Amino acid sequence: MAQHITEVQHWLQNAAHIAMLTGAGVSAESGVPTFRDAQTGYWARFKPEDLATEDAFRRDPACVWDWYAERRSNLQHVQPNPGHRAVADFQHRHPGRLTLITQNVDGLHQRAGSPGVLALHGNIFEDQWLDACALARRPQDACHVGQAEPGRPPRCAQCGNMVRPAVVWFGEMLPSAALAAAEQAAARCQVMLVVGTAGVVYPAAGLAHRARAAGAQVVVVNPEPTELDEVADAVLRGTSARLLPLLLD
Ligand code: BV8
Repeated sequence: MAQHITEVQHWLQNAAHIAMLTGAGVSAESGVPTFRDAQTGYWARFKPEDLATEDAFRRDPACVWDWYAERRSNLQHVQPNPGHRAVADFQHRHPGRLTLITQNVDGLHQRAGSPGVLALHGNIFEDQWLDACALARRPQDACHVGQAEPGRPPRCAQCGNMVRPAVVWFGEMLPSAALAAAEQAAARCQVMLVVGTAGVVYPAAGLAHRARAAGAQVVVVNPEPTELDEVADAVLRGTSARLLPLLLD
């Protein structure tokens, strides 16, 4: 693989524009469970459609709210890892050359100092209304929202509207501005790094296909096989915390 690493380093040094798509794997070495990890992954205990959907929240708000509360609590105790920091440091050394697109909602890229993160699936630490509230555009603008309690999503005291996490659930549209910027980055990059993602969830995973179709070299960084290996010009079998500092010098 050393030859592959040297080759990819060369591609990156010659790339005017780099796009990077990250998934849960880049936070694994910070101690954040991935979705598909058979032992500890979130999906090991639940299925995506059972929790990360609006229907699931309307059907059982307590269960879904508690799942996000647990994840938010776990994230209080973790730090960005060398992979997150390598990306942020590269972005600061080479302003505008690397566009970071993430599927993660954990905020660790932002905490590592990455600028302009395109967070396709939102941010787990932010809230939004489940339905529009006549009194305030966002829960944080409302002075009349009850406290979050285990098993009880906060509600507007006036209209009873429930608060939900400001993440993109399955079946929901992605934020149009972030997705458009991500698609533009994929179309204009010379190299796309696809790091720490199984490449299963769309339209995020489609960005690798888009980059490839536009003539970019696609590089997958992952210790395991992924759905995107087949569109990759190079597959680096390793972890992001070890490989990203080598690639983004
Ligand atoms: C939508 C937020 C329009 C919530 C998440 C085609 C086109 C469009 C849509 C679809 C389509 N086909 C199917 C769909 C529907 C669906 C979808 O993709 N379903 C999948 C399951 C087939 N997509 C949607 O619903 C999207 N919306 O398209 O709207 C629309 C509307 C209606 C009908 C049709 C279209 C919305 C998707 C967003 C869902 N929200 N997150 C929350 O977090 O709770 S998804 C969530 O799961 C994550 O954000 C992430 O995207 C995904 C998990 O994937 P990964 O990040 O890859 O993580 P995973 O655990 O799977 O893998 C970890 C990887 O890391 C592994 O490969 C592992 O080997 C690796 N790894 C482990 N350790 C390390 C490592 N790598 C490096 N270093 C390590 N140390």
